[in-house]
Amino acid sequence: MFMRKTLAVVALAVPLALVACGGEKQEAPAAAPATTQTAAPGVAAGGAAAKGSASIGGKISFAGTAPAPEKIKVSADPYCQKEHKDGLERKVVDVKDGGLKDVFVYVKSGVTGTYPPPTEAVELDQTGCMYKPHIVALQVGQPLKIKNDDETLHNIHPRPAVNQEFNVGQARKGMEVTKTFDKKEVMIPVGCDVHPWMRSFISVLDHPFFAVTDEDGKYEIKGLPAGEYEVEAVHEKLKSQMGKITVKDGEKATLDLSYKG
Ligand SMILES: [Cu+2]
Repeated sequence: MFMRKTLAVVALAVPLALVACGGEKQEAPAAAPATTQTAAPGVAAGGAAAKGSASIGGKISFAGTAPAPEKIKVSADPYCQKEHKDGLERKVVDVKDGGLKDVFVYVKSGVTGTYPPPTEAVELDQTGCMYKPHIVALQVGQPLKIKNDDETLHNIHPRPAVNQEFNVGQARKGMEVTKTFDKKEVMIPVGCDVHPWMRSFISVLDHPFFAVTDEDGKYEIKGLPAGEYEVEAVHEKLKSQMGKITVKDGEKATLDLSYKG
């Protein structure tokens, strides 16, 4: 331990000494690789894959009759009751003009290269005794900022299959916590042990090619390199749908998928 410390001090002292002496033009070791490395085609310097110019988009539809919305009583918590005087209504299968909302659509296979996670956080808010958004998606290692916008106690309790489980309480409005996930996993269920109706799903991928359908069932996955891809649409209750598509550079390909009721 003592030896190691001594060595570290010596190592630090060398560059400092060089700076102190002025004139010497020696490159720091960390700066050297970036200038000499030749990137492979389609791969940016530093080993990260370059984003492409193709995109896949379309409509995820639901054929049939959607189940009636669930009625949820929130009277157990006076704060939630105040927010929702007539209780809550939850549409697990949320359909508008045949379009299915809150489907997680992602490229399941065909992606090559590595995509470092963005440094900006994805947010999961607890507001009005509900999670917002309902379907959360981010990359492995990307920060997830979880915050409480309610004047009541919530706890965030994801139950992953391969990632680390956690359970964090947030007693007051304004509380925040930031978490990351280190493995890819699709649709991790998240619940609040105080309010059993609260439900959210977090999906974690090792690339940025994913989207969540809007209220019309529309989605778009942008920035894909040209290639052949397998796309999966995942809904919290319905059986997943798969599609295959080939896209060229600069092209916007359409892939519609349909769920049966
Ligand atoms: Cu809660």
